[in-house]
Amino acid sequence: MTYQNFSLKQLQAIDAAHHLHPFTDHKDLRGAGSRMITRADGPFIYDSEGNEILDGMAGLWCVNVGYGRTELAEAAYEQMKELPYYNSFFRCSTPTPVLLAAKIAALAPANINQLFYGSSGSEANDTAVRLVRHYWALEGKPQKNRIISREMAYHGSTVAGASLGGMEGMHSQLGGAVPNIVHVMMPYAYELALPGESDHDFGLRAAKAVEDAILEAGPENVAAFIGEPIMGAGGVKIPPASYWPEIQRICRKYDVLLMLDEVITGYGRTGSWFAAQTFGIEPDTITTAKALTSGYQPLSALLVGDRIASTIIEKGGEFYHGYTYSGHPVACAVGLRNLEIIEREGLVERVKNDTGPYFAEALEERIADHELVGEVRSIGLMGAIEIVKDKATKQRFEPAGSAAVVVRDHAIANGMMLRATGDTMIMSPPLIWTRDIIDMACERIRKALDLAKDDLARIRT
Ligand code: PXG
Repeated sequence: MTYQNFSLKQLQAIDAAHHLHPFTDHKDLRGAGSRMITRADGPFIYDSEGNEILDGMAGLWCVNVGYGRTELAEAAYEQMKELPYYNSFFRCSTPTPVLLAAKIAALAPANINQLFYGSSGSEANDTAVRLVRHYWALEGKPQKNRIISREMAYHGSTVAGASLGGMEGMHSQLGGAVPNIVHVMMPYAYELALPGESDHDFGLRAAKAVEDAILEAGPENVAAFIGEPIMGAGGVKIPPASYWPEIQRICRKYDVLLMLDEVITGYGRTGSWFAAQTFGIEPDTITTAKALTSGYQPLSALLVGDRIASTIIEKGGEFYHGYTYSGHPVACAVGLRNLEIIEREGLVERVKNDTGPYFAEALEERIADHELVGEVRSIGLMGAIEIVKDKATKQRFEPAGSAAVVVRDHAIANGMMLRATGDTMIMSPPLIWTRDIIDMACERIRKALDLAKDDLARIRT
């Protein structure tokens, strides 16, 4: 049986009858019916009605090598034929996770040489929480277990992931978060910088919020600080250049571990293999997933720095933690081939030296001056457009978040997949985007902004 035997209406009815979607108002979706994406190729996705849409989000921040990569399908096929599954428990290993671990260690910052596999970013963050707290316990400091995170952070949807994250809506549905996690201000200059405050000074002030939280708890009680190098789902919030070096300095001063969540930024997005390298910092853990396989298979890797790894290995005994699919041979085969593609095609260098700067320039020259746009910002191939009612005062449309949805809907109708988060449009395209595709994206976004402007003007009057 293939889906082609079903009409869109039939598929939507079955979807509504049986399928609870993630991050979805279920009743609302049942009214609207879901868009069926049925195939994809290169930078484009196609829906069941034959519409071609340029994917400005690389799926969900993950399809870095673009769609239609036959060699990834072949890597999975070959591995499935030879060994579809075996576990890494009980003194066993399979070859592909071993080789992939070595590959990642070679690409990662110098202090990182070990990793722990899972199937999702959320799982990797659960592992990270357990690992850093266990580390301090092994070091004879079990009380040093508070973790500092940030408001609006996104670290996943499991209980630990949602607790680490700073999304209020998610906390309100947790029925009890993982204890001893606190959230401080995010480094979001567009809304939080004071009048006249320079980016540099704002970055230092946002970092100081972390220092204040450490001092409030007492450094002897703080295990770690966790942050996305660039907040992704929270709205592509790019911190000022002063922020991360200052965070590193503060963490070192108080002997607090630095955990980076690079589930979005890992494997090339910012023009380096890891954003840690873009920002020149040396974290103790790096959470990675998504682009590790370009989304072709579910796979995550928590990269573990030498300091934690040596304690866990030397003093830890058995670490009571692991997933059935930790080091899945098929996912790892795809991961290996995916990293080979990124290397072979020079995608990281291309983002750094060519498409990243071109993307920034294109947003600045062709989008920033639009009446609805308060700010554009980007780093590598990750960008944001702030939607405002009034550029000068940064006043937003009411109700909050409504205007960005209007822009998004016009964008999709005009063949451009974008995400709206709050009043911010966000983009995270495949790293295969060329200058021509960036031009095409800007044209479509500009058109969506024009159409949204007309709609919003009507609503206003
Ligand atoms: N950390 C970060 C920084 C993420 O962006 C996760 C952890 C969790 O990964 P998994 O694989 O468990 O989903 C993510 C995931 C959005 C959106 O709306 C973003 C994510 C997931 C779902 C939706 O932008 N990021």
